Amino acid sequence: MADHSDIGALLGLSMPVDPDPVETREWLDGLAGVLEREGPVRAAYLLRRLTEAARGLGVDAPRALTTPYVNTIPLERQAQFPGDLSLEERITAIVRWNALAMVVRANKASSELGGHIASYASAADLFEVGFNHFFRGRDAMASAGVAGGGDLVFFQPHSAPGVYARAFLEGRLSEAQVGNYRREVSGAGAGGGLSSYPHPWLMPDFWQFPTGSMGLGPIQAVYQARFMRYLEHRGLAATEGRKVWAFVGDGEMDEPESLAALSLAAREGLDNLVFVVNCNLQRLDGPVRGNGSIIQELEGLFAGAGWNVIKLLWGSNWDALFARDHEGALVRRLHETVDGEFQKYSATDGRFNREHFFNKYPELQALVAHMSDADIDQLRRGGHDPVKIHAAYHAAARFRGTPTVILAKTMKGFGMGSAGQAKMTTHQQKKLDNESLLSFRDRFALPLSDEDVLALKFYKPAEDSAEMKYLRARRAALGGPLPARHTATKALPVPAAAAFARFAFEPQAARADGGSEMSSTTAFVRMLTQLAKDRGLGRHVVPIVADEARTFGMQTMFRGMGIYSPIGQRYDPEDKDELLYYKEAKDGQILEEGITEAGAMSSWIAAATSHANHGVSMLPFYIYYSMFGFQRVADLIWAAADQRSRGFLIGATSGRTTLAGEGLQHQDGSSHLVASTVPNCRAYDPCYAHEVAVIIEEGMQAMLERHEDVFYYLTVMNENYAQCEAGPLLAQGAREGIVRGMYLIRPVAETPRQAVPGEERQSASEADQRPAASLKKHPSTRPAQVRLLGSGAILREVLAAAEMLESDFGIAAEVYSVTSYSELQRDGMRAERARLHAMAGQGEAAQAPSWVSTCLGGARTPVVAASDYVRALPELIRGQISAPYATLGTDGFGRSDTRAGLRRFFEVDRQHIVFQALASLADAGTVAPEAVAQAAARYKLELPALGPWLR
Ligand SMILES: Cc1ncc(C[n+]2csc(CCOP(=O)(O)OP(=O)(O)O)c2C)c(N)n1
Repeated sequence: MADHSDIGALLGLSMPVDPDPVETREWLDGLAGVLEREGPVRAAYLLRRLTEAARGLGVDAPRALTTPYVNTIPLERQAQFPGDLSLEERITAIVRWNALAMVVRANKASSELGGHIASYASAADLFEVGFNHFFRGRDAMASAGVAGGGDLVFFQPHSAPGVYARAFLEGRLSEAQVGNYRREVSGAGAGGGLSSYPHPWLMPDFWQFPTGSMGLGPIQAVYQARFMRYLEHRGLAATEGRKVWAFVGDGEMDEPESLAALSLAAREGLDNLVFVVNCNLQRLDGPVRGNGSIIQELEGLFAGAGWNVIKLLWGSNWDALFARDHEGALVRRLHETVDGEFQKYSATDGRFNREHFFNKYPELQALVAHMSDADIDQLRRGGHDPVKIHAAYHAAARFRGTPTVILAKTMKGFGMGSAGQAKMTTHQQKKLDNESLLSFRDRFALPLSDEDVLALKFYKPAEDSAEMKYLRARRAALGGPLPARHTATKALPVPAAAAFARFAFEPQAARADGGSEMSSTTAFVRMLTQLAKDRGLGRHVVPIVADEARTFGMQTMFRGMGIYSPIGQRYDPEDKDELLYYKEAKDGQILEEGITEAGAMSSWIAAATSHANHGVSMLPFYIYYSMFGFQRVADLIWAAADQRSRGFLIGATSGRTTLAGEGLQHQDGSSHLVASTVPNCRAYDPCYAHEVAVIIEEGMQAMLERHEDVFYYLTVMNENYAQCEAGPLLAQGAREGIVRGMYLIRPVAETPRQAVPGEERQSASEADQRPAASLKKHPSTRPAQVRLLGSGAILREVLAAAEMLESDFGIAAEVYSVTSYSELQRDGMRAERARLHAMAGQGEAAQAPSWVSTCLGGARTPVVAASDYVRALPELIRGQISAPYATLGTDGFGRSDTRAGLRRFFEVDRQHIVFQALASLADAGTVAPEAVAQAAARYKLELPALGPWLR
């Protein structure tokens, strides 16, 4: 069996035992000599040559991605701490207390409320040094004429109580508010409650970035930093000098999204980005890497990705120990200690640490012989020493060329004593007994009486106290409070659909392209190209793709708009001779993200929140395979919704039967259903170019002119077909219907066609009780016997089915294009609420009926809906339809075949729609039951006992 005893050394996580310390010393002295005489560049060069030579000689030289387990910044290169240390420590202690009191009070009120103490206890010093010296508020660059020039800070979500506690001291949150932590509903009457984690939706003037879902903060931070560069390079905003700070948990670094964009950040030289990984060595259940070292592992990962790594491990009171550790025994001991042991040393006292850590080697025993157990207990980790933290931040803020990560070693539950510090269960701890509360007070020397402590009184020093003056002065010097969310108030005028999509409204015959067939994707790309050319709006358009531009026919945009690259184009592209070559440029407009939907989505969020983070509204369009959106990156979409993103998501190659050959993993039948669950997402499944144009026009007006915090999801298809004549429809008021979710696209033909035997006619009085004003303009006086609803790709099947019902069965059918079931459902909920409001006697209800009932009225005429999505989508409006209602959809797994083959398989083709219409009419007694079987035979329909959704 292989010997794994030194596996840590092999991985660079720990140091092997030194067999010849004297020889080692000679080599090290040689290196020190070079460093002293010739400087670090020469020393680094020699080391590189040595490593290369060693490899050439067959020595398995280590890849030097990790460094010793000590602070990266040596004492002699440490920046001077500019603040008043003891005042800052007093302020931190107060913030710590208020944060703790907030959580414990909430849990006294109800143990249901939850909350965390230990995470902030570990992060407090890291945050406070940032607040006092680094995080720049909105007015930081006002003197340079730059508005909204603050830093963007992503806070670890479970540390929110600490951020609230500071805002309380700053006077930004009231005592009532902090007293209502996690009581957003019941606290509403008492000045408002505070949300559990950072949620801009719930606290829109406060939080900027939702981080509650682990991993989404880090990836978004990278793309925010990148988008700041984009704005600068495209001349849209001055972002030079601003920083993105992302506080991340060491456990959180396990999330794939946390790591996903590290190489992009280094590749693009994002030195405006600083990650601070709070390495308290614990996550929720236990240690992050009990048997190894998370800090060494992360160092290797970040260094390998090209980041500047700063390890912030030991506090100032370790300096003297390292200085006297001539033989390297201390460093060796640190390397052989795994994180599970470090956790134990944090949870135990000085005496235990002496016995188990230092007494292991005589050199170490001697090293601390002069220290008492209490002194050993006081040895601080780097992430709890403001001086060392400041030095690390100072170095990070000035580093040029690549992003920086600070790996800060902290203790989970720092200061919670035997009740919580580094306990395995500390993450979940929400309560402290009286004794623990009193010892917390003593530990941090808080000026609170026993009574105040036991009553969990919030503490705020007098306004003219030294602490409060200092706190305010620091924030004033740094440009104001933070976090704070401000939105741009200037409307961005948008062009009318007639301007950016003229082709979609022209009569077919008059169109330059002769009215030829076109897919809705092509129509969309033409509109996007026009929008980008618009004089006012054009610069604000941000097209985003994840390596699918050619799939959607967008390569035509490469040359004209350029693909953003911070270093331009350093190569002659292979297709340079072609008109539409692959052009990269520093001021390129297109964000080509490569194969990362999570990255592209984060990029979209950065652009879609630009109005709140940079004071400039942008209009991002992220175009992707619809299956890889709500299915693949739904949690990022949820985070986008939380932070009030404004922009368009375009689910292309959409639908389960329309993408045809691509098969099961690519065919999307559910995104619209998921989209309907995102409250501020307006989702549309249009079929024709004029519908796409109207929705984009409406969306731009809503987001950029009316400042509504909504975003739009549109699906478009790559199936070519003739576009319909939009003019007459729009003249009859179709625009409103397109936006609200449905409109009459095909009235009943004026003259009846031949009927089949067995047909029974419905009486006009029975059929036509529609109150809709728009339908009164209906050119036909014949009542519909059946109503068909169609959307997106399947609308054309529905239109064909209406023709067949007429010609083959003499049934009068009218067709509605349903552009959005989710909007119809919401409108139905609105109308229902108005009714209940009035019924409860709580006011006059606005009597506006739902749009569905406006269109369909109370008629008993059967309705059949067919969709390229699961049946649950058209089912969303069942409650609003009083007539018999049948739905057809594409439930089940997709598969490869032709469009016609798939539509037949999923039973959403025209023949199945006719069949269902006849079945509904037979149920209603309008046609003879034989007609249904006749139709099945005529169209050769098989209806196996097992539906397609089970196959
Ligand atoms: C995506 C996701 N999964 C799980 C959780 C639940 N969760 C909350 S905190 C936490 C542990 C966090 O550990 P770490 O990142 O090390 O932060 P610490 O609190 O220790 O500073 C977990 C698993 C979550 N918030 N998000």
